[in-house]
Amino acid sequence: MARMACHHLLPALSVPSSRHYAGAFHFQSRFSSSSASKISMSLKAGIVGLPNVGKSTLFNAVVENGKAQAANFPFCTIEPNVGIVAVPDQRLTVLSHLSKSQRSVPASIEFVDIAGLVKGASQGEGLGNKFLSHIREVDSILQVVRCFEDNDIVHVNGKIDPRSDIEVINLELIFSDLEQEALKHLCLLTMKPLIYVANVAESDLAEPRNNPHVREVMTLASDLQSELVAISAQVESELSELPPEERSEFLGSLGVSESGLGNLIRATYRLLGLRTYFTSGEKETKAWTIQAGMTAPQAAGVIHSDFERGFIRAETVSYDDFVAAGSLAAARERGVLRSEGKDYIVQEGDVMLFRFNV
Ligand SMILES: Nc1nc2c(ncn2[C@@H]2O[C@H](COP(=O)(O)OP(=O)(O)O)[C@@H](O)[C@H]2O)c(=O)[nH]1
Ligand SMILES: [Mg+2]
Repeated sequence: MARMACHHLLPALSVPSSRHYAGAFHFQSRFSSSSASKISMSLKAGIVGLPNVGKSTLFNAVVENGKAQAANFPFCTIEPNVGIVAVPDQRLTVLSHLSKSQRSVPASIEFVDIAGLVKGASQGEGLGNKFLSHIREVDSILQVVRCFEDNDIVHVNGKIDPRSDIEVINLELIFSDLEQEALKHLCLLTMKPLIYVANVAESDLAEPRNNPHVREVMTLASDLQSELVAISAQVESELSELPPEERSEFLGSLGVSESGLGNLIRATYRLLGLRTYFTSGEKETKAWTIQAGMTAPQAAGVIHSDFERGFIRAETVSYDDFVAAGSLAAARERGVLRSEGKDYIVQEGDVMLFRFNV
């Protein structure tokens, strides 16, 4: 079940419980729809934050890196501010290799760089409510908070102050919702799962906690029961310009083992309660995104609604057991390939083969 996030924005704001139900309804209707192929293709995260905090730098880098990771998959920038990125997952490569698959298809996530959220936007400042049309459509919000000092880059309020920045953004979201509530819409922004993205200098990447601004965001995020991810938009941007073989050395020199994209996506999956399962054969190995708690037929429905309607059973093996056995056939011989029925709750990393009849 989704963790609803009414209280994510301001700790002191008391929220009537009916808003929880409205939010739950919205979330459910989006993710349990039977045309669930939408799930793997339209998971959307919107990047918001004050001007000059690094939103576009992060967006561009993440989309570039995503492209580089999946050369043979149509990841792209759809519009200047919308891009689809492969979900990095080492397991996909391993399974694909074991199954001698012709291709491997990662799960994907769509990022939207949402500009225009400034102090007073809900009252018509800047681009006014222009940001709303984009932000209403996203499943989660990534709020970039500036934690890097750089006198050459103007801060809209003249100084680095994460607490005040976060309050400005969250208040604008709340004001927009108050207006929206009058219109009786169900998808309130304040119910969207929100992750704080602390944009830090590259020297802070290995130990973000050493930066007092990050500690402040951390405290705030935990008060608001949100997640925090520290990232350096600058480093992501530099990474996207390096040839792939030089990237890990560069990351190593900064004291980290992978780019920030993985952390961001994992936090999003955690916050949205999402899981990954795989299908793997000679034709292709593919990662599928489902909601935690989905049954085998519901998970099958993510591939095709016929799979859900005509579901008979699912040959299922855990990722670890598959890898230990080396193939589906070997897993069957070892007795670790289970035949699961319609009540089976799909587990993280399951490798599944659906039997169906329509
Ligand atoms: N020093 C430093 N500069 C950054 C960082 N991230 C972004 N910038 C710079 O800040 C400016 C504004 O960044 P941009 O991504 O356009 O901000 P946006 O308005 O939030 O989209 C640009 O000149 C970036 O190069 C960072 O992590 N460190
Ligand atoms: Mg921008």
